Amino acid sequence: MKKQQHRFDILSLFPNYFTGPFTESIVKRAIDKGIIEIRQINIRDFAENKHHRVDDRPFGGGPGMILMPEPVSKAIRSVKTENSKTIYLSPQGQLLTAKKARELAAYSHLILLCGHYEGVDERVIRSDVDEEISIGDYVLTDGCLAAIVLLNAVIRFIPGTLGHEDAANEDSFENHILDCPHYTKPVVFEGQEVPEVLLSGNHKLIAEWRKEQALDKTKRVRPDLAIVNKNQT
Ligand code: 58G
Repeated sequence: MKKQQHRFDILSLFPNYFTGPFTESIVKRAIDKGIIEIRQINIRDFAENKHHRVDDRPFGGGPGMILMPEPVSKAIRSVKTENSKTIYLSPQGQLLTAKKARELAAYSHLILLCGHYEGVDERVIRSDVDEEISIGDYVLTDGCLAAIVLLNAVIRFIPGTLGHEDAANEDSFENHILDCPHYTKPVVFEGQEVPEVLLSGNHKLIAEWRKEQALDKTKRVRPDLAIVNKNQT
């Protein structure tokens, strides 16, 4: 049986950065199962100048260094096909959401460009990048961490990566609502008891309780999400 494979090409200056996050747990299992393939591309390998230089100072002045367009562009074009979607991780991008992660899971080939220093030359974004995505309103020292987060969020929506097929659908945010609290053994932990309803065996009551807990929590911590929920209470 041949499964449809999803390929991720990660372009960065630190291919080893990803060893931990991609060799453990669910990402590792997805690779082992042959559901996804992750390839590391070192942007420096595409620097054709003498010292394999990939950065230079910004025109117009200012602090820091900018990734030069040639090596970045060549790196992208070395892996791009008709089915590729090229994403640049940057604080200037559109915010990553569960909806966006699900949408990206439909692509068989994602190219993730990780910036370093003060970012990449804008012309690469114009010529070779399809979408600029941000994982949140903060700046990181390099885009590698953002790529790890995006890949992880995306693969949860690829069939077969999670043990239980519907798990991604039931989790937080898919329905603009936070997850309900969860409990496991023991029934009493340091004097705190598991809510009685969860031990009742009454599935209808349990479902109602979870919904109510999730809505309460959402209204308290994320009233911005709760607005969307007004009509489904
Ligand atoms: C300003 C600073 C612009 C993604 C750095 C561009 C990447 C945050 C995110 C950069 C990132 C995010 C260089 C380092 C992109 C480049 C990279 N920081 N919020 N940093 O998703």
